[in-house]
Amino acid sequence: MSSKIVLDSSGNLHCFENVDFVSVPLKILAGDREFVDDEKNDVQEMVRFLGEYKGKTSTSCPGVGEFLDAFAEADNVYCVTITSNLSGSYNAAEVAARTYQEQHPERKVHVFDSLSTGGEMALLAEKIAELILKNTSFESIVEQVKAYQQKTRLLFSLESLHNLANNGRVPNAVAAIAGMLGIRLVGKASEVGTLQPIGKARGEKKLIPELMKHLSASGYCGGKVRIDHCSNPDAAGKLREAILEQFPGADIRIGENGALCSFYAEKGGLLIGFEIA
Ligand code: X90
Repeated sequence: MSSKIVLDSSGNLHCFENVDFVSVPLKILAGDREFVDDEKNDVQEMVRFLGEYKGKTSTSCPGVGEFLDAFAEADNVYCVTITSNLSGSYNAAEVAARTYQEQHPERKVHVFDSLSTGGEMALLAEKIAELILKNTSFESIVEQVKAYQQKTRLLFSLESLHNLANNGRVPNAVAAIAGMLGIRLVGKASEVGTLQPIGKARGEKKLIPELMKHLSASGYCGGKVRIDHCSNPDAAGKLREAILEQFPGADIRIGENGALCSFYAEKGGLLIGFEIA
């Protein structure tokens, strides 16, 4: 029985140890230029280009065919997508899942709607991988991952919500808060997979205590943390130190946002996936 994990690229993962893994790219569009969110894309160069680009920019989710290609040949497929409330990725993956099973009735696919993105998707993928390596059955993996999803959360900090507002992913009133110079908007992925503002911090110094406050309020007690930043290793590192001070030995990983998350989280942005008790 072969097993495969398929994530769309908003999970910010390109490869995975010991388990068959595919990342299906979303795309960023700016006039004639298209940035494919895969490991060949230079995120820094994209951000520089978009910073100077005056035209309209947008994003697109993978199509059904791209998910089908990613599923190819695997007996058991576990697919995790960005929240269905902000993207068509989940729907495309669901249609691909039905088509795949019609073509190969003996194969199995489950698509998890992360109701989130970034590091929270990475945590779900890690859980799936751990269960695959223990030879857990398909049905049991699906049940256990659904239960685990109740115990994972996503916090974020954004310095600009310009691209989110321009693409209709947040109301303009929310974007205006972060439009103020030096203000970081802190928010979380809501239960229905939308952006929910929960606080703000003026300057980076105040950001770390603000994030710590919301981590605790969400129920963080020393579990895994997956931080992805947009050109902001400093804030990510300081957050890790603050968490370790309170929870020595916590399993914390820092990574960089890929193209899709960098486009929306923008410069300085942090996405923080974590486990609660
Ligand atoms: O289908 C598409 O074109 C992709 C649209 C994605 C829109 C939202 C991306 C958000 C990326 C921003 C902060 C975290 C928000 C979490 C909300 C659940 C990151």
